Amino acid sequence: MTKSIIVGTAGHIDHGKTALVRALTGIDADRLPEEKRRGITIDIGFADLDLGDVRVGFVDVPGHERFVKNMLAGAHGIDLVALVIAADESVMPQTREHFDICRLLNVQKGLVVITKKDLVEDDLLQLVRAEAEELVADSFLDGAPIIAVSSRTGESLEELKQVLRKIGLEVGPRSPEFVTRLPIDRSFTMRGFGAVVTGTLIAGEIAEGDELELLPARGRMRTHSIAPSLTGGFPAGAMVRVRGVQVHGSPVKRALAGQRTAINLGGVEAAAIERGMVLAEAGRLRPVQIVDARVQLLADSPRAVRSRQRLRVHLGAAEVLARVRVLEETGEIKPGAHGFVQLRFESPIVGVLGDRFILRSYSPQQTIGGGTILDAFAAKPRARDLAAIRARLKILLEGDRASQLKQFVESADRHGLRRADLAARTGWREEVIGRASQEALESGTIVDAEGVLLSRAIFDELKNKVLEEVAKHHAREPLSRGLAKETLRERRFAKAPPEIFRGVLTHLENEGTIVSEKDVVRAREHTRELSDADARLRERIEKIYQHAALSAPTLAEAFDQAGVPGSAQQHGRKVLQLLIDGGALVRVSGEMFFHRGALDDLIKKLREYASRNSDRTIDVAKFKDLAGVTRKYAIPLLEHLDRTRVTRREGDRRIIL
Ligand SMILES: Nc1nc2c(ncn2[C@@H]2O[C@H](COP(=O)(O)OP(=O)(O)O)[C@@H](O)[C@H]2O)c(=O)[nH]1
Ligand SMILES: [Mg+2]
Repeated sequence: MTKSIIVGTAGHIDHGKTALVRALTGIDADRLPEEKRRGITIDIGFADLDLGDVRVGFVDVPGHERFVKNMLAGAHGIDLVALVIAADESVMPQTREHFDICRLLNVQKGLVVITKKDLVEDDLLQLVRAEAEELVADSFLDGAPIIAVSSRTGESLEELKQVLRKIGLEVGPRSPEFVTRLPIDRSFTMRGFGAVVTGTLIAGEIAEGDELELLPARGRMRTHSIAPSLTGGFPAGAMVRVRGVQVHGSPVKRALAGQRTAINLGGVEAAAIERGMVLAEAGRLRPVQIVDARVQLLADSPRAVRSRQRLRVHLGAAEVLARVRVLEETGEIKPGAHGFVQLRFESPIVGVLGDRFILRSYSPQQTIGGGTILDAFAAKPRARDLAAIRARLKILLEGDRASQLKQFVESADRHGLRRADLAARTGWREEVIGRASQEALESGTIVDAEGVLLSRAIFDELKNKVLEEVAKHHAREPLSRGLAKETLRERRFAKAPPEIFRGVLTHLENEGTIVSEKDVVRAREHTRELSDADARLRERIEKIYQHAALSAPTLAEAFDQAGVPGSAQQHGRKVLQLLIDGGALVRVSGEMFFHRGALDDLIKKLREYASRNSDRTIDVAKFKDLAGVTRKYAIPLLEHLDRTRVTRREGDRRIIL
C-alpha cells in the first residue's frame, strides 16, 4: 500500500523553495497570476510526487515576511518539513521564523535542503552546512539529513527523493483516535461542480456521500440544530454533503488522514466558505470563543505576553484575533518562558484539547510564540481561583486521557457532561471517550448518571441534598406519602440535565435509602404512623362516604358529619388524602369524592344493563335512573367513567365498554 505523507517547505524568500518543488515534481506551485507575474510565492501552493511506496503531497509556502500568515495556513498539518536554505545566503530571518513555527507546531520530522549548490564553492557550502547544523541543534531536526542540491542543474535531486522516501516511510500513522477534521485552506467554485474546498485531512476519513458539518457557520448557512446554549450561543456548523473527493488530483472513494484533499461540497456556496473554517464529522465539534491554553514564547520574542494584549492566533488554517488574560500570578509571560493564558477570540474558532497554534503580535506582525489548547470551553477566571485553574490546566496538559476527561467532568460542576460534550472538548472519537470514561468510572472519581458524567463529589453532594429534602418533608408533613419528585427537581436540580436528577434518584433507590412511588419519593423507613385520633377520624370519614354510596356528601358536609371543626380543615384534608392514596376514596371531580365500593357497584350495574341491551348504550336519563342519582352527580360520574374507560361518549349516549 502506498503511504501518503505531507511535506511542507519552509525558509526565507528566494531561497528556492518553489523551484525545488518544481524540480522534484514538475509542478509549479505558484498558481496565482500575481505570483507568476512577480515571481514570488504569495499563498500556499501544492504539488505531489510519487515515490513508489510513498506518495508526497507538497505544501509550498511563501517565504516573504509579509505572507507568514499564509505560510501558517499550510504549515499546520504537515508530517515533514523541508527546511530550505540557499547556499549563497545561508540562514536568514524567515529561515529562523519558519523553523521556530515548525517547532512550536510540534512538527516531528524533516530535513534540511541546501539549495543553489551550483552558485557556491565547496568551502562556502561547508560553512552553510555548519550554520544549518547550528540552527537545528537540540531540535527535532538535530541529526536530520542535510542535503545540498541544485534545482537548476538537477544535482543531488535523486538522492533527495530517496531521502524523502526513507523519512516518509518512518513517519508514523496519524492517530485514529480523533474525529474527522479538515481545516479548509482554499475554497472555490468549479464550473459544473459547485463548491470545492481543499485542505489537509488531519484526522479521520472523508468519503463520497458523507454528511459533514462546516464550522463555524457564517451568514445564511443552513445550520445544524444543536441547542445554542451548548455552543456558547453560536449556531453550530452548516450541514454539507460530500459530492466528490480527490486526492493528488484524482478522484477517490475516500480520503484518509494525512492526505491533501479536495472535496466537492453540496449544500453550500463557495462564497460562504472562508479559509480557516473546518469540515468535521457532524455533531462532534463546536465553535468556541474562550479558550484556556499553555503558551511558550520564543527566546528572541520581541515582546512579553501580558493581560489585555491583543494577539493574532493562527490555529489550523485560521487566523483570529484574541485578547489575552495571563493566568500566572506575575501577570506576564516573558520571552523564552511558558505559562497558562486564557484567550478570548474576537470571532468563534474550532479547536480541541491538544491543538497547537502560533501567536503573532498584532502590529508589527511578528511571531512571538505558540501554544496548545487545553480547555476550549473555559469560564471567565476569578483572580482568587488562578492557582486552582493552573493546577487543572497542568492535568489537561500532562495527564492521561482518563484524568483529562475527569478534569472536564469536574469543571462542568452540577451540569455534568454528555459524551457529545466531551467530543467537543477533545475531538476524541466515541470509542476513545468510551475507554477514557470507563477508566475514570472504574477509579470511582466520576459517576455516570443515565449517560451524563459528573464528579463523584458533586454526585454525593446531590444525593445528600435529596435525602435532606426528603427528611425535611417527612418532618413537616408526616401524613404525606412523600415529596413530589417535581418539587424536588425544581428545588435542587432546576438547572441540571434531567438525567442527573433521575440518576441520583435511581442510585438512592438502588441503595435502598429512598423509595420512589409514582410521582413522589419517600424515605424507606417512612411510614405514616397515625395517632389514634387520626385513625378514628379516617375511619369515620370512610364510613360517611361508604354509607352515602352514590349520594356522596360535599367535603364540607363530610367534615361536618365527621366532627372536623372549621379550624382543622387542613388536617382533615390530609386524613382524606390518606383515604385517596389508599384507594378507598376516589376523586370524581373537584371536591366530589365517592367510595370505591359505591363506584364498583355502579360499574357492575352498568355492565348488567349492557348485557341486557343489545346496543350496549345508555343515555343520561337512563343512567340517572339506574344509578339513582340526580343530574348534579350523573354528569361528573359519567365523565369519570369515560375517563376510566368504563364508558365511551358517543353524542348524548354512552357506549358501555
Ligand atoms: N542557480 C540557482 N538558482 C535557483 C535555484 N533554485 C532556485 N533558484 C532561483 O532562485 C530564485 C528564487 O527561487 P524560488 O523558488 O522562487 O524561491 P522561493 O521564494 O524560496 O520559493 C529564482 O529566480 C530561481 O530560479 C538553484 O538551485 N540554483
Ligand atoms: Mg516560493
